[in-house]
Amino acid sequence: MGRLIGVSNRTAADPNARAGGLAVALWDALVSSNGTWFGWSGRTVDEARGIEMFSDDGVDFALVDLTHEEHERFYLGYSNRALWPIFHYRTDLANFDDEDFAGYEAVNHRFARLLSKQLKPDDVVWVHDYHFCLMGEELRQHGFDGRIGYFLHIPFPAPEVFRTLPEHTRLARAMTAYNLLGFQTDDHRANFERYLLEFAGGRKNEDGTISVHGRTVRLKAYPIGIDVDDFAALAEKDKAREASSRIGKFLGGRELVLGVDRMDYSKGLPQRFEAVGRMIRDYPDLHGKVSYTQIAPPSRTKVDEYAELREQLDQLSGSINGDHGDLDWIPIRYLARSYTRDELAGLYRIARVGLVTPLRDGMNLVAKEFIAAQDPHDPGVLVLSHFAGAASQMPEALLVNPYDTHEVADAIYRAIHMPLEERKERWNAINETIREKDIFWWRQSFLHDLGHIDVDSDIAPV
Ligand code: ADQ
Repeated sequence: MGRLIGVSNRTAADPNARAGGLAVALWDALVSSNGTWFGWSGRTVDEARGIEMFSDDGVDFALVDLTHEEHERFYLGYSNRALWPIFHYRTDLANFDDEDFAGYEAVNHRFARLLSKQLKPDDVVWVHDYHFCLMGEELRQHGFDGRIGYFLHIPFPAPEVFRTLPEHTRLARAMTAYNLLGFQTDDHRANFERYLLEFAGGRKNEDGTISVHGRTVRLKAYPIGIDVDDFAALAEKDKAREASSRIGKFLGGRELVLGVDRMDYSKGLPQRFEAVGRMIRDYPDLHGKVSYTQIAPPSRTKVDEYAELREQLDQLSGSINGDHGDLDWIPIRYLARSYTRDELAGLYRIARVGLVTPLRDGMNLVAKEFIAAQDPHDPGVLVLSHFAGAASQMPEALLVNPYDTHEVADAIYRAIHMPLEERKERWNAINETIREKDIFWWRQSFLHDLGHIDVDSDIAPV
């Protein structure tokens, strides 16, 4: 296999971003193939410039600035006001704007032009996520015939929902320029397959590939994982213990129910707060005995819906605490800031219940980190939404419908009272799964499959 070229909107050029999932996954593969990580520099500028190249710790970075206009149209606009809500089934929150789509096309086009100048014929390109649906087709148009894979980190919705996007035909057609498309779950894969077969004139071949628009594409699920050993070790470090002990002082012997999420409407935070409110009403024996702590740093604050969510959470937690709190107890503690990975690991470890209840989520790595950080002799219990991709790998979690506040309240209650033996059994089963399908398995299986595709037979001229 030739060089690996990773393409993603944000890269790990910032040393602070190197502990995250994608950085961990791509790093050694890039180092060992002398590869390059291509993406946005994170800067917005007045006028577009070329690529900035540099090496750091054995990885080459090729970064491109966005102009203010591109950032508004491509990133805030089409990516986060149209694709993100639609792919998370929030047709009510989507904003369709022709100029946003034009900006999205223009950035995919400009980035592909810049990247194509760097490519050699035997390079293997791995494009990530919804910002770059059009990248594969653009690279083909710039004459690159090599292997291009794509991994979608967020859900691919049911065709009925995908088709609400005015540009669905164009997007799906462009996505068929990739040789291999990876999804988080088999449901997401099946959604895209159904779209291609029912709405794009595709045909399924005996070997499982799909012929469409004169090309052959492969669709497969590769559930993303974490570096389990690394995360388990973090939970034992001084920084983690310090965080455990700080929150331990606050808890004063109460059980910790913990949520950790980016502040995003897909994560189901208002519904989760409501469920905790219900639990307190339905189970008076828990009064003063549990503390629900939610960590949720604001994200994408320039998109209106995100700012509104913040207000809604402030209001909801205030009213639940006002109604049910007491002189020495508040039921909901909500911290709108981020913590380091070590600190999070320490918090996960002493939580009795991990609450991961997104309304939709591609995978959800918090669920996996929570499991990895537990003490095997006294593990906590994961309450997990059916609608997180992670649920397809974790039947042993307490699976809930995040919209059903009764069900979530009952599951938290059950988790708090679960006997040690049952907790261990459930934890062992999930831990085994996440160890087997960890971040390295994810990368290797995707790149193995991509590397074994006979590209010459795949692509009819675009
Ligand atoms: P995200 O929507 O960002 O990612 P998720 O997978 O849960 O969702 O989290 C990513 C990382 O952010 C985790 O490592 C977590 O520890 C960290 N994080 C979350 N809240 C934090 C906080 N309060 N402070 C500090 N760190 C925090 C997208 C998709 C997911 C998919 C991932 C990876 O939406 O479904 O799992 O990509 O493919």
